[in-house]
Amino acid sequence: MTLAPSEFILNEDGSIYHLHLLPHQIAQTIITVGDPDRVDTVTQHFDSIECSVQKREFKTTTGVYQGKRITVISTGIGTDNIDIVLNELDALVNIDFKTQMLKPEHTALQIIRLGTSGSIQKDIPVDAVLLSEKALGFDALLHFYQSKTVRDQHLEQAFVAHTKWNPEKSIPYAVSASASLLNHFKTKAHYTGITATNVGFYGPQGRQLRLKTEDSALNNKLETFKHKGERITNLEMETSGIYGLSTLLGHQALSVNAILANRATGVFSKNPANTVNQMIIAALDRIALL
Ligand code: R1P
Repeated sequence: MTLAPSEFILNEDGSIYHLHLLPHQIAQTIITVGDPDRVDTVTQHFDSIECSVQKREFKTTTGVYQGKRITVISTGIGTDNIDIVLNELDALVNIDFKTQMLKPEHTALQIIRLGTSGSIQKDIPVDAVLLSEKALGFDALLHFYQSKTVRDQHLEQAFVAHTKWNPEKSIPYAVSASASLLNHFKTKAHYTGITATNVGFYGPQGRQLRLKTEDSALNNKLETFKHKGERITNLEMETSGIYGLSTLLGHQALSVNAILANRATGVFSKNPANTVNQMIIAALDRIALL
């Protein structure tokens, strides 16, 4: 079945609507970052650059690092942008741009988020690097897709009961990292845990500047939640969407977090740029071996 031009939208040059990319411009190994400026921070380490394209907050550079072809793309902030980035990256490999039909053969991408995050556990210090084994999404993104089969509904129910979750907020959804990517990246130096993804930086992550939050005990409830030996470790704004959509679309995903803040102790990193750069260099060396 041919996809209608209103659903699968291409620009005049044949590129995909928001990312402005053509199928040959992306690698099968993708690094996502939030900040468009962080794309160059990653690709400065590359041996060669093949192409670089920017539209809105979506800056994409493809090149080679130690013989491995890699695409680095900025997503901006939030899972609403992740919906666009994941669906358009998938279209670039799994939809035929000439016939506008789904390709009979599926291509799987490896998607690695190199992001920043805040710890909610006292024992996970600033400047640590944390791999998200699971994500708990407080955004509603995955509820707009048929997603029940890929979610850990026991974890969701335990979390709702523990927090006495207000039903006016969307029900949190629990999704997982790619086990093989997690195993490939994990070292003794890494922290691991459940990452909570939220729809905002201030109230949704328990920050009160001038506005009171709906549940002032939320971060404490996150800190004390335990389920089958797992705990929530950190807060950020993209991982649940990346894990949920990657799983549904048949891609592998892993979220790597540079911990810049510790919300439980009130500490912020003294050298965040260095922490992010060290995370990037270590991750590139593992990605080269994929
Ligand atoms: C908020 O400041 C942003 O930083 C974190 C959050 O997920 C959110 O996108 O990640 P990035 O540094 O990767 O953007």
